Amino acid sequence: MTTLDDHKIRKFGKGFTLLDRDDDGVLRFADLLAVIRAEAEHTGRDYDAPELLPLRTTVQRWWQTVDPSGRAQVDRGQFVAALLELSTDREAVRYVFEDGVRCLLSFMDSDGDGRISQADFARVTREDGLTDEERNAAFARMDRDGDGYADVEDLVADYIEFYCTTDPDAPCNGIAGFI
Ligand SMILES: [Ca+2]
Ligand SMILES: [Ca+2]
Repeated sequence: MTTLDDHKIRKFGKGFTLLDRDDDGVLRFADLLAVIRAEAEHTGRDYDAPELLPLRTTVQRWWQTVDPSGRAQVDRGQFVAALLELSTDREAVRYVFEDGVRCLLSFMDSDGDGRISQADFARVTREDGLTDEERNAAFARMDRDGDGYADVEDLVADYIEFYCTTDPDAPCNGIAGFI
């Protein structure tokens, strides 16, 4: 293992700590699903709804990545090793996250043209209590290539950078994150 991996090992270890809410050193798929389901309900959506199928696909693919032997639970060592492996393959990161990203973006695309404009973003974040400045900064982070729209490519690039970068100062490390 190279020293370049040290940063990733710390980052993925932190992810495990975040997800292992009862802190027993084991992450179970059932517990992860409960968290995701509660998160969906918190935003007023039913996790089992047909329109969330692409999101469920991403969750399944991500879990298969961390638990390739299908035991429905992993410990910290397995989790970090699996994500280190994922982090060497940008196309694999795309395969895991692209469907879920497209699904989440579709909820923000209030005019339905397939990409998120600043106006779309302002409409969907209207109740969030953000200042204009905070809202503009959040949008600018989503619109990675700066063409005025946040689209699937912008957000998939975030996930790829989050998993694959060895740069501890890469901006994505603060915003993308674990499932
Ligand atoms: Ca739009
Ligand atoms: Ca863009």
